[in-house]
Amino acid sequence: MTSSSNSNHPDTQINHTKCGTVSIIGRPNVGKSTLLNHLVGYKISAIANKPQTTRTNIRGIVTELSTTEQNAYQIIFTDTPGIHLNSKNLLNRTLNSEAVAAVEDVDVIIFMVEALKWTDEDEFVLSRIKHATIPVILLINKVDRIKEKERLFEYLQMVSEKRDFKELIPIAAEKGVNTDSVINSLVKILPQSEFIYPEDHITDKSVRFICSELIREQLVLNLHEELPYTTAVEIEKFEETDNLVTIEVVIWTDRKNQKGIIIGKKGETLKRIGQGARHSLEEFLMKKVMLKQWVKVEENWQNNPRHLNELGIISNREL
Ligand SMILES: Nc1nc2c(ncn2[C@@H]2O[C@H](COP(=O)(O)OP(=O)(O)OP(=O)(O)O)[C@@H](O)[C@H]2O)c(=O)[nH]1
Ligand SMILES: [Mg+2]
Repeated sequence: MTSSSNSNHPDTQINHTKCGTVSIIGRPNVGKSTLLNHLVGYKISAIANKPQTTRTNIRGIVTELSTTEQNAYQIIFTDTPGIHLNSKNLLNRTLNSEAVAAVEDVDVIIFMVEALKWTDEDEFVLSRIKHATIPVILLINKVDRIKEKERLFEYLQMVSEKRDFKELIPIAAEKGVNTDSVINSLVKILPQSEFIYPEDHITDKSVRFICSELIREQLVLNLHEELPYTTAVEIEKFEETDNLVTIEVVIWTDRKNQKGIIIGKKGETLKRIGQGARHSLEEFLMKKVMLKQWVKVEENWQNNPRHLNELGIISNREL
């Protein structure tokens, strides 16, 4: 809540407003971005059933104003790239350092795993937060997939011995099962503080950036094998009128033969990507969207710091 709206009810609210930061970390594909989108209520982060979908930290802001039942709160979540054991190129290494940097200076860490699974990468994530002194909540996602529910109890027992977690919460992020418990637990822990963001903000990223992520999501969904990892999206033109948004994008790939695959026979693959992207963009922007796409080749862009910077994946200070 902003201080101006606090002034409506000075006695009841100023001292009770809570606000804090929470980073969501975990290995790739466990459902971090799905949770963020669900909590924020908008699709701002790309989701796909493939590892390393998220490439940069994205804040999602959940604000509740005070009611008779609850005091006002603002939770600033950071969705992070999956922490992984692959350090093949600069892009891979940057994803890990982004995620690890996100656990510095936050109030709470959410560590997400997939129900009934504990992999070497989960162990690696755990090792990254070994010295953290702030509360760590373990979210066990995708419980909807468990057929024999008693296996969840054994699993909870096993993971509870891994470290001193503040709480263990089984959830199904996709359908929003038990995500209310996550919010309730966080609100209890968060410090009393004024809101950091205006109450109607949902992310720290620009509309342009979210749009490029929604287009990239379609690349990840429509391309197979290694191809999604060798592509990137750059918005070259973004023009908005009262009822239309015109977006022109370049899809970067790192080899000539891949350009043909992205375009597909008679342009069919690119058309499918464009249709999916337009649907998500129109839902997010709540306006009609005209989308024009070009595919261009830049060899080895994943190792080019300048290119990673232009795509918003690494910041100037890291160059
Ligand atoms: N069955 C089931 N699937 C889920 C659930 N939550 C997420 N998924 C699926 O898991 C896959 C990965 O989800 P993401 O949210 O992209 O995972 P992520 O952890 O952000 O992945 P990275 O960005 O690669 O680190 C997607 O296909 C989601 O639809 C869930 O509660 N149940
Ligand atoms: Mg993600």
